Amino acid sequence: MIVIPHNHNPALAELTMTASQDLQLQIEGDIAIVRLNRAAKRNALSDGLVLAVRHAFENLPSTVRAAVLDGAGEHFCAGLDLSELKERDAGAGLQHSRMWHAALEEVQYGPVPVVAALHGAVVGGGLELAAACHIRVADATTFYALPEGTRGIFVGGGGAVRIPRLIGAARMADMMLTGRVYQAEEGERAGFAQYLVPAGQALERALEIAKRVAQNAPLTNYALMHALPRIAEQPADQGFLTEALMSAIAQSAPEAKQRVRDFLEGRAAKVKA
Ligand code: 1HE
Repeated sequence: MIVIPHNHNPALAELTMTASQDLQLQIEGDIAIVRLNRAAKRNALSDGLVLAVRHAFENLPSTVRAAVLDGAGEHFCAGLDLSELKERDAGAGLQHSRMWHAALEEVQYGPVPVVAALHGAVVGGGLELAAACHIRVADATTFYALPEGTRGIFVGGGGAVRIPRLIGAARMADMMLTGRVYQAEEGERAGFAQYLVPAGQALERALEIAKRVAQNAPLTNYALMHALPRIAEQPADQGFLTEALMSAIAQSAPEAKQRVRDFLEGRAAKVKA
């Protein structure tokens, strides 16, 4: 295990140093495994841990082509560290939420696709973090909840934007209004995860998927991470134009030409049913 180095910003450095034991970065070939490592507190996201997540994704080695995000212990993540939830005025609350946004943007719009390996509790800010990843693999122990509603607060880590895009605003409102918990199978049907695997197999499957993703042309992965979600937000006529621009750029790369040649000359795999 390599523990991430502290940040160059002294204020952030202090927090990330405190949290550096709580986040581990392991590099296996071209895959980075980023692990929330605070099992005693169910990987609750302290401010320092949120900043450490940001730092880790901002500073991935350039050799990394895909990442896996998982959590140590019985649960992926219990959300915001409630012990830090103190009286904040509106301005401080705004800045706190924006700090989460900046960190989770680094996961979503960072350098490489991120596969979340989920198990146990994926709740509150833990679900917000999972929603910032590009692919979610859940094992049979996974459950999803947004206890913010029952704690008298609201989501603040981008969940109001990202979670409705996975499961729809009506389901999210129901979860927050009623405290409803989705178990793994129902959760996969609702759209929380794209893959459902037996208990204890999420990390292994996530790694397999990350290795597969890492083989894509970097420009294709870039287009899927950075262009696709924006195109999906654009009015259709603008989306069509952005798609055409991205498509033209991707197909012009020498690697794309080579891959197409490989198929036409029988060297590349066919699509298998
Ligand atoms: C925590 C936290 C936490 C556990 N902050 N310390 N999130 C929640 O409302 C979820 C709160 N947590 C739980 O419901 C449960 O802990 C779990 C279902 C996740 C796990 O249950 P269990 O029985 O395995 O563990 P536990 O005994 O409840 O917790 C073990 C320890 O972790 C215990 O501390 P200890 O010192 O007594 O051992 C807990 O206090 C601690 N712990 N979860 C702080 N969340 C950007 S805004 C996002 C807003 C939110 O995320 S709100 C939702 C917060």
